[in-house]
Amino acid sequence: MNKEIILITGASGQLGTVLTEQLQEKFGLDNVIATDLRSREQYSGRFEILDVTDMDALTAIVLKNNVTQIYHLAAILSANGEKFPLRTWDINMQTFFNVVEVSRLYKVDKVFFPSSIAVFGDNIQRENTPQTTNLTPSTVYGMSKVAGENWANYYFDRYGLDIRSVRYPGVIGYQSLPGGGTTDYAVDIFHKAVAGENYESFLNAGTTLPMIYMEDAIRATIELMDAPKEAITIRTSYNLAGMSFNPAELALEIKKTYPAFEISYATDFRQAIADSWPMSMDDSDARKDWNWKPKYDITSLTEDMIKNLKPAIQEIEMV
Ligand code: AKB
Repeated sequence: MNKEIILITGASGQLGTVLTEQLQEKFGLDNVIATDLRSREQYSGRFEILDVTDMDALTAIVLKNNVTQIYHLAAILSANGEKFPLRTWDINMQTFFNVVEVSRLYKVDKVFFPSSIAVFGDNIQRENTPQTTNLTPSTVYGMSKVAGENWANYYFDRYGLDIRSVRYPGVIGYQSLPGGGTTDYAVDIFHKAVAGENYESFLNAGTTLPMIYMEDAIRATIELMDAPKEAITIRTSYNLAGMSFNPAELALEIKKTYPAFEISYATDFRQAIADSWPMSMDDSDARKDWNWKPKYDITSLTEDMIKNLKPAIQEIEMV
């Protein structure tokens, strides 16, 4: 078997931070090249500053290191993307095209492209949203993900590029902070609760969305990439589910540990985005094709978030 050399774009982001560490463990510290526009604090392993819109810079890294797999995480998310729609489209699509083109031209073996629940919009069944349904997203981020899914399918059909994808729900983890998404409240709320503060939610009490714990999200990514090529029947992107809950339900879970914790509501433009998304997802294709099964529910997620965030906050308080 050839040695795998992994390149990660957007490695300093919420998912990238944790995925980089997991891939370093799996493939070895020297075989993983993390890249981003900004560097990470306390970084261990190989890191290069890379603007993925720069095709020459991306090509140079791929060729110099004989990269065999790319995890392309760099993107502008749903809420931030609405501030600069055309720029978001340009950046999300240009980085995508650079990654698939460099992979096609220089024979990268496998590519991972994250899609999102943001691909859904009008005229969908909101509960247990099926794999195949109307895709009319309400955000530019969602539009770029639908386009990416279709281009991924095209690159597989036309060029045989082994590109794989999941539609991530909102990802919740203690290790890193999300940047500019609509599901960010579900991470922010824990930081407030553990610091002994209340939380003002930008989504209303009953906004139920699909969510996934970081550990499950990373495991899904690695299991999908490890699956035999023949098992992958969906080359756009797989629906992926962890759990579903709304801000009021999450606050109730947090109150089990912090009874004085209170949530209040002041919605903004992100409410309309969330309202256009599914409440829960049918991920039966992922379960069937590569044995996907989430481990965490709202109770175990809450316990783990608090257990891990508490020492970090206490450390900050002592400094
Ligand atoms: C966002 O809220 O934009 C992301 C996502 C669901 O893709 N977390």
